[in-house]
Amino acid sequence: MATLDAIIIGAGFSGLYQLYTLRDQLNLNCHLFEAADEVGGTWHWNQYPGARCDTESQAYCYYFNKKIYNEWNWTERYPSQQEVKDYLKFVAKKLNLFRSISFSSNVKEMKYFDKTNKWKIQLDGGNTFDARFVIMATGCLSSENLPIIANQEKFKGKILHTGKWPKENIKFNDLDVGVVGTGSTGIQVIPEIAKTVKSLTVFQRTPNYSIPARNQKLNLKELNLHKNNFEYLKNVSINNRHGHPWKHSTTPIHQVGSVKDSMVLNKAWEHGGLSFRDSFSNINYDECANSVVSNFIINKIQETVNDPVTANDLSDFDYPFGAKRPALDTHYFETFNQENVKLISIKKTPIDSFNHNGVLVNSIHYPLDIVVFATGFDAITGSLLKINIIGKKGKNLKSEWKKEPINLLGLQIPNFPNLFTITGPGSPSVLTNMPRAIEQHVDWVTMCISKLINMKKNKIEASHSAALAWLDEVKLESERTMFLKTSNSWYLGTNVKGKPKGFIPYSGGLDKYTNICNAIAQNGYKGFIIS
Ligand code: NA7
Repeated sequence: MATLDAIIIGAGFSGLYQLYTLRDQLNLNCHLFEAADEVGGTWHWNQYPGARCDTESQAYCYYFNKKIYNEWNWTERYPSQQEVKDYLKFVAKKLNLFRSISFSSNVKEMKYFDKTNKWKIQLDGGNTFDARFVIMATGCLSSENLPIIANQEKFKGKILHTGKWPKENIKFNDLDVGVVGTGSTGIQVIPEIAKTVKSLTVFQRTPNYSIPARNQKLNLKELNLHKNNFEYLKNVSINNRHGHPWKHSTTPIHQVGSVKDSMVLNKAWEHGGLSFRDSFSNINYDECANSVVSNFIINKIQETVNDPVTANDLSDFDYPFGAKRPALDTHYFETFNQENVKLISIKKTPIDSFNHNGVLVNSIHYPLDIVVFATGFDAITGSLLKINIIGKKGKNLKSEWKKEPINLLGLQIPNFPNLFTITGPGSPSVLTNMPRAIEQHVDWVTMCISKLINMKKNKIEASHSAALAWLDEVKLESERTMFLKTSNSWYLGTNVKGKPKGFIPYSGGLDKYTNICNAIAQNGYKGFIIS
């Protein structure tokens, strides 16, 4: 392969769209490398039972091409993992992208050469490729976090992580299964596994607030409602803080009076989904308002779960609603009323060790055939740091990000010219409906590269001072929210040993962030060095 104009890494939502814009809109010579043997990104690896997106199908898709939008018919309110993968395959085929993708091609190292202004990309196996631009579309939730527990090697059963689920069909029938982790993933996988196992033991370190998803089949009327209002919903989404196709309430809680408050909350609860979080304007910003909602959910859990000790463990929160990623569920709390399901709180006494047929907690042995770790990800920065990335003057990204992930707008990193990160740290990314954030980033990068080429310039790079100022802005925004009302969340990086602690994404909202990005571009890419 000759020297390329651009290399894209990752064939999920970001990479596929970025390949399309650079190859077919800018006519660049591009290639995409993907570690997996299929498209899908995080939706390829997370094929655990019950895996489903908690953004609604008709919004969890590309908006850049109305024809493609109209051609695809989602079958359920929320898309299953398989349906998202099928959708991405459909789009890749429509846009004729497969000819520019190499699968089973894991990028191991990338190095920038100042003299030639080129990046050299090296794959596992040694093949190398040169390109002027590199776009990291490696995903925010693609580097799984597997805890190290003593004597793991002695366990004779199966150990699985939800984020690297095997392709083979895992049978749980009549087995004793343990699940560690009760984040969004645990909350999805637990009710599914509970349907067939002999026994299910859930090891919970921290309980999670969860809202009913109320998933259902979509009918033609519902599909057409979105299709016929596409432009309107697109506009609402890009002006929504989280990139969803609904308007936020402008009414603060307490203003309407407590009877009316609970009527509004009950209605939102019955409707289900993430819009519950937006049913009042101040839930995510005001502690007093938030406590009304937190208590509302605690009551719902206690009403649902029969055993009072289990109900208490599932609702014994030491953080407010929304400080961690709220989950959506299908009968999660109800699952604990099944006779074959038990909850073990490991908050005070963590899992000590494995032995040949189970785990030990507080000197009690739990016999298990399979242990499922739903323990999350080294989020946002993890998949970037898995690659050995060397920028100008031999600077290594790992060392550069040792204290904090210095970046500008989550799009570029000082000392790493012509390298772009899609939904990188410091961008709204995981706080949004991802396809909206991805399309905004890809469009911005495409425009930036196009302008650079038109101006006959060679490179663009974030300035150090602008990047530091952006980190301050990210910090400032997080201080206005509930996100810092917990000391432990993957947003803060505390779930991964050795990771710098600090709020990683930009929490000012996708709408505000988009305006900032556009203003910077219109202002001659202020804060970036173009040469
Ligand atoms: P999360 O949200 O990071 O949840 C991981 C869960 O695993 C959470 O309950 C953790 O408890 C628990 N955990 C992590 N490490 C351990 C150890 N060592 N021992 C016991 N329990 C542990 O990941 P998910 O995959 O559920 O969700 C990630 C995102 O994917 C989600 O928000 C969606 O956007 C999709 P903790 O809270 O840290 O005490």
